[in-house]
Amino acid sequence: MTERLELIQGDITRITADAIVNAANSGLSGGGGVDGAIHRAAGPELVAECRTVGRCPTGEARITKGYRLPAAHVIHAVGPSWWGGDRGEDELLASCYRSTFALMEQHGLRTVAFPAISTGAYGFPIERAAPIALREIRAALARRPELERVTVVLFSEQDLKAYQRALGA
Ligand code: AR6
Repeated sequence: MTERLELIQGDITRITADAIVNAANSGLSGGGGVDGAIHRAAGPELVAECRTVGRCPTGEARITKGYRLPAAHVIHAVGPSWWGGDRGEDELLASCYRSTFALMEQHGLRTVAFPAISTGAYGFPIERAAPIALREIRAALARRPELERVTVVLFSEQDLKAYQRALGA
């Protein structure tokens, strides 16, 4: 199973996959961080499609096409803002990953790349987010043999190391 899970450092907008995941906000209206990078790389058609999709509650995800991205689709997952850890943040973060895999199943997608959802502007500590993300990814890989590859794309070396530690733990 482990060879179907890959951790890399890089820019998610450069990844070729059936889908890349966007760390979006509920308005699906674009923003900074990875959201801004994905919208810039995908082109204006992406925001136009997002407008037709409407809002997405925290912990859920919505799918659009990838337009000018090398990835065929974008799955927009809305992670929780960090409020100290006692406001359901862990479960909402886990729910983003589960919602993404549910959409992949519905659409017959086999390869996906995730960023470290919620760990930038939303302030979720990466040391706490990484084990949650990896637990949900491993559960999906175990349940779904049709999943070919799950890549986690970490923007910084520090974030990659945090994920590597969590993977080894
Ligand atoms: N490729 C991979 N990872 C990236 C990239 C990239 N090109 N750019 C940034 N990251 P963030 P959030 C990393 O803030 O915390 C937006 O404004 C980044 O270093 O993008 O879920 C949305 O519209 C960090 O590790 O997402 C929302 O309002 C991770 O991606 C809000 O920010 C997530 O950081 C969402 O905040």
